[in-house]
Amino acid sequence: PVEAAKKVAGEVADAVHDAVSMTGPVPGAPGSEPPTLEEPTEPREVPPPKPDQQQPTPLSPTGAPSADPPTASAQQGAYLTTATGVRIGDSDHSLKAGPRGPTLLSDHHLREKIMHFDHERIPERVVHARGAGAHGVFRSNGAASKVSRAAVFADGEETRVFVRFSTVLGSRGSADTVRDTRGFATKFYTREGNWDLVGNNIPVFFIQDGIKFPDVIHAGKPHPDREIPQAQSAHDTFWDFVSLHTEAQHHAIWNMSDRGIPRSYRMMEGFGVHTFRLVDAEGGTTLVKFHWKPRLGVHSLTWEEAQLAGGVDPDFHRRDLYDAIESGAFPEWDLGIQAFPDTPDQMFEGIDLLDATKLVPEELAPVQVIGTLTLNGNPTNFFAETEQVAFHTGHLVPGIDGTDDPLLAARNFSYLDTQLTRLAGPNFNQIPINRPHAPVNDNHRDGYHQHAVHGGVAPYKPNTLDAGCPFFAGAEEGAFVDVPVEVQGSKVRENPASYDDHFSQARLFWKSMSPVEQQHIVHAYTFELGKCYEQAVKERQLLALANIDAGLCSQVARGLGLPAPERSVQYDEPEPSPALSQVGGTWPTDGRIVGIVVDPDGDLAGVAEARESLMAQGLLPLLVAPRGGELGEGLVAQRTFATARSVEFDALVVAGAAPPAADALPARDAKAGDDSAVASDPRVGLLLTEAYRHDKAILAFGEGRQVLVELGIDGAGVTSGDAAGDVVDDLVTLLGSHRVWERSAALG
Ligand code: HDE
Repeated sequence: PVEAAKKVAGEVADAVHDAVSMTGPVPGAPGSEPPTLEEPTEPREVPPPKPDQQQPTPLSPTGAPSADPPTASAQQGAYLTTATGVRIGDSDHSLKAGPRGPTLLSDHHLREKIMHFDHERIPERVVHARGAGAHGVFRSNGAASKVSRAAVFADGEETRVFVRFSTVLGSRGSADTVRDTRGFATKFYTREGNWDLVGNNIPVFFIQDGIKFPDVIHAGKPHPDREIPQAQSAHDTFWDFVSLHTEAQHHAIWNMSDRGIPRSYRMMEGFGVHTFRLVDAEGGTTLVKFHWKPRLGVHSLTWEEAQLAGGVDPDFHRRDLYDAIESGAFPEWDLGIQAFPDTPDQMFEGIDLLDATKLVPEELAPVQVIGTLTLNGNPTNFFAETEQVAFHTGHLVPGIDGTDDPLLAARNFSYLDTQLTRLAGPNFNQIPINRPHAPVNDNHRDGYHQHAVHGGVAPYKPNTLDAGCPFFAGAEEGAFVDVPVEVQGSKVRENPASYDDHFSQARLFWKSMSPVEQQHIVHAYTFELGKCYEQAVKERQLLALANIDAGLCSQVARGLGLPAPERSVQYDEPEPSPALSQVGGTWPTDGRIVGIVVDPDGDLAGVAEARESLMAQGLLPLLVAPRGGELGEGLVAQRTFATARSVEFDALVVAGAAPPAADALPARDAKAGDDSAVASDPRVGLLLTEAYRHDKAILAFGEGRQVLVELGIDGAGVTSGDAAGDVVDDLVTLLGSHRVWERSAALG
């Protein structure tokens, strides 16, 4: 009977996984019901629950499936009800003694409605408070199945995922485009339980030992007295800490580089940061580092764009992710591993694999692709999914294990602990977005927000009263088996000697950057230290920069008006890692946004042609016109001169605008909303000159060329032609390298 019950349990596991994880469209994916514009007057059936709103088929204590159907957790029936299901006929007026009389305490609906509203907010995450999430699927190519027995890596296996991207320092309502590290956390709902890969877009971390985490975060968060500045590191406490605690210098230089201001979540790399241990079917082990490689390449904003976007569209990254998925331009990443032999010293080419302030250059250990992630569904409800998702580095599955990285150990404690406050109790894994797509039979009982109605009388082991259920699985039944790693040593509060090298990889990073990227780093340090008030902090950080690179240090020192100190720390000269530079490659341009500046009295047929051919190439053209509404030729303005700002566009096309009349008004006198003044409208001038300054491709055709002449916009990355067809291919080529890098090189 025990064997039979185990067999049933195995079949149930497969059935639950198939039913819960693989069927039905991904929530929000194209093909789902379009939203209705008006509230219907007739009651109608609510849509069936989405897969994530369904509970896995409940299991009885014996492991057999229960007959109960999965229940929707919300929105049953067509009528508004109280929380206890009583239908309501009026939700707009409280119960009063006469229309002008006092409100009555007996109005339960009023009290319940306000009580619930009063408690709608939960504490934001202590770090990574601001985020955006998406549903997707991970398809394994089987390459990792040689080194890991995890089902998620089996050849052709498809696993549903939820990903949450985030900034680190800002609060929930802060802006997206601040200079900061970005979180890249992925929950894989595998058939063997949930696996969370909780990574960042920067492959190294500020600290080597998790006990320092409160220190670095207290230093980076706003000053405790004034609660400023929000969501940024440009202040004294941050630079005070990193200049004293120099192991943070490597992460800090990544933050000061273009990696700190990504163009889009879709164009960020992701890194597991720590070294993990994969375990194969025979128990053999391999050390690995995980990398997410965006199919669209790694791209960034310019600093000025980031600042502008923070004002004109603080939701820039959130909107970009949502819109891309909504429009069907599904973002994709390859998941790759760098694999290292699991040697007793856990070193590779002199690099300590347990030191999270170090990366392993891809030139020494190539990234091998093991599968692809596609994000193809927006959340149905931000709070239920993006806010309530709870990641944890300890959520591992058989075949994927951790290492003794002391940073990882602290995380394994922290991620459980933090949910107790944030999600108010130990049952957060019962929240729909956190539920595994594998059967759960865990013997945990009761606690706040318990949603399960557990049967049986014996939630303990061993027992006879529930016939010994649930059973222990052996390795053959898919149990997680701890790797029997040998451990020895005395109890000490010490780091290994290899952790003392704080500068060689910061220098490696600096040396791997192109001249344009190095310029951006110089500007970023100069800006951030320029925002500090304490002279001693600036001077101490310059000492750290001197240990990274004399040129970097002297340029920043000049900007601060301070002397450049001498290098004080000696180390072996590192080789650069060309893979770290974002400049020089060419990338797919799918989903890139092109603004077409339209004159409603100009060549609309040409505009229609340009739009069609851009869409045919997978780009997203948006028409920018002096006013909203219909423009003619079936074209509709998607942005107006009042709502458009250059940061939104990756490139601009000036289409067939009528040339300014000989007696055109000077630009400053042009009136907003004057249809006839496209060429001389100051907002068009601003749009184009900003785009030019941000090294974006600018094209014109037909009479639109005259606008560029008027503005003196010319040179690298600026092309024009008689007709739309002449310029579209040029645009795609220019966008392939993300920006017109020669232009910024020429500007210096
Ligand atoms: Fe986190 N981190 N972290 N972290 N972290 C949290 O967990 C923590 C670290 C990362 O979208 C918290 O649920 C400690 C490294 C991401 O929900 C908290 C240490 C990396 C997210 C926590 C680290 C990360 C978090 C806050 C040092 C990259 C957002 C809310 C030992 C590899 C996940 C929560 C999401 C969130 C603790 C260091 C990534 C407090 C103690 C290194 C992407 O538990």
